[in-house]
This record gives sequence, C-alpha cells and structure tokens, in this order.
Amino acid sequence: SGEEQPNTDIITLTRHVLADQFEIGPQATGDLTLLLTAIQTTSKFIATNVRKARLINLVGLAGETNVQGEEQKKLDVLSNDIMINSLRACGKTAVLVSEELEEAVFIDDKHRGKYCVVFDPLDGSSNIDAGVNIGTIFGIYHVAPDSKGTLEDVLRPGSEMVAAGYTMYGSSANLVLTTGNGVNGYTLDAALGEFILTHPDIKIPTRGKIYSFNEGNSLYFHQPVLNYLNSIKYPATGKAPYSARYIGSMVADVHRTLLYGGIFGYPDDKKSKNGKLRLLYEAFPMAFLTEQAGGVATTGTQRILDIVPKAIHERCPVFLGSRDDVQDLLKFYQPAA
Ligand code: AHM
Ligand code: MG
Repeated sequence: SGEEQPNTDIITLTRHVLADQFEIGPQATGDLTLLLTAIQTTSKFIATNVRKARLINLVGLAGETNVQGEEQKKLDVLSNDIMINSLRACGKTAVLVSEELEEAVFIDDKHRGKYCVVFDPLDGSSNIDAGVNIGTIFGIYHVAPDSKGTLEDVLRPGSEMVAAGYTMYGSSANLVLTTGNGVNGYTLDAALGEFILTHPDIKIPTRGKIYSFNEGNSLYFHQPVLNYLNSIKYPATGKAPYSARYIGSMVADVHRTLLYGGIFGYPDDKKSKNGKLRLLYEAFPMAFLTEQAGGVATTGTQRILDIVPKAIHERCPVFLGSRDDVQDLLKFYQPAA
C-alpha cells in the first residue's frame, strides 16, 4: 500500500472508437478505425517534428548552426507528405483534399477504400517560430455507394461528414474527435505512443465570457459584427464586459472555445468577401465538432454544415461557440422587426 499502481485499464483512442463500432453491430467493418489509426500515426509524426523544429529554432537563436547543416524541409510540406502517404497506404481512402495541394488526390485502384479525407496538415504554420500552438484539421466523408472516388464525393455539405477532428500541437498533443456521437479529447502519452482518453464527452458551456476575433480587421468589418462586438465590450446593464483572447491559430482558438465557451469568429468583411477560413477542411470539421459539443456554428446568415461547396478550396465566414453567445450575435444579423 502507499505505492501508486499504474492503471491497467486505459482507454486509448483506438479502443474507444472500436467500442463505438461494437455498438453499431456486426455490419461495422473496422475500416474507420483503421483510417483513424493512420491519422493518429501522422499526428504523432507531426508532433515530433514540430517539437524538433522548435528545438532547432532555439539552437539557431543561440548562434549555433543546424546540426545537419542542411536546409530543413518546410514543416507544412513535410506534414502534407506524411498525410498523403499514410492515408493512401492505409487502403481506406478514395479522395484526398489538402490545403497544401491545389488539386484533389485520387487514390489508385490497388489502394482505394471507401472514405474521403479533407485536411489542413498544419494550420497556423505562420506561428511555428514563436512556439505558438498549431494543429492538423481533418474531416471524413464516405464515398457515394457506387463511386470510384470523384470530386463530387467531397463537394458535399458538412452535415454529411462521418467524422471530423483536429490534433493540436502544444505542451502536449491533443486529438479531439467526433464520429457523430459527441466529442472526445485524447492526449498523446509520449511514453506509450498512444492517444489516451482524457476529455470524455466535451460539452461547450451554454454561455461563455470570451470573444475571439482579429479585431485588427475592424476597419473592414460589416455593421452586424461591429454592433455585436460593441454589445459585449460595452454591455448595457451593469454586466461585465467579455474578455478578449485571440491566438491566430484556429485549432488553439477553437480548442479553448470548446473547453471554456465563448465565441470565435472570422467574419467576411469589406476586404475578404468570404472571410479567410477554408470551408472544407477548416470550417466544416470545426462546425461539426462545435455542434456535437452542443454549440452553434454559423456564417451569420446560414448554418455552416448546410453549405454545399462548389470548389474544394473555397472560403466561408465562421462564427462558432457557446449557444447563447452565437445566438446573441445572430440577433444583429436579423433585419429589425
Ligand atoms: P493558414 O491556413 O494560412 O495557416 O491560415 C489559417 C489561420 C487560422 O489558423 C487562423 O484562425 C487564421 O488563419 C488567423 O488569421 P489572421 O492572422 O488573419 O487573424
Ligand atoms: Mg489553414
């Protein structure tokens, strides 16, 4: 007694997703589990390389030269390559869309499976050198029943995604996932090399105290957004104003919003007609996670998950977070009654 015994019944991501599949019954094939295993592997690879890059950066600052003395391949390119390679090799995918590649990738006959994966391999990469959190975002569709995998299979509304998630590379690597049955968060145990369930059934508080916008764009913002921001900064009736938190790394800003509540926004404005964030592999996965956690995700005029994409890299305005906070914003979009 007194000695702390290790837990011998740990819930890994793979075990947790498999348990969900057992619930579905014998028709579940385990294919999604295998696909998610490939995604986990790529996340571990990227996490390791992000950490290394930070070390190399620190060594650089101390005036030493890079040990290898050679040009480092850009991390976002490296992250894209590992994802394409392992998603093809796992044999479960048909179409891949990456922020890094102008064209979609169609998987050869030998490797083709029944899922499509849309992803941003390393979002927020402009933050790498400052040591700020960055992440991988992904969404998963089923190919249509008799399709060999075409562009049509990924130009579908976000509400048809079967799974979505992100991995945030911070002080630890956190993978947050939905398969349409709530949201769960897993933390990479570096010694085991496994993602362990640490945040079961994440629910966004119905109201938060934080707003997260790039207010440096206020000059360009449309009136509803300006009016909403004023309403939370200068509340009418003795209520406390909201706190501002903006990291500029979507994964980190959304992660905080899921856990603490509040509202994250990247609006369309007078300069950026459709905002900045990409519909397929940024807005859709984050909107899916938000709704599954009990929150709301909108463009201001439309539910994000209802949008039918016309092109794989199109952009869309994003507001997401606590139900009551997003509802407050939406009031400023509705024409005065
Ligand atoms: P990126 O895909 O070029 O990295 O840009 C996406 C990032 C998001 O992570 C973040 O929410 C947004 O850009 C921040 O943009 P801004 O610097 O305009 O505030
Ligand atoms: Mg991005």
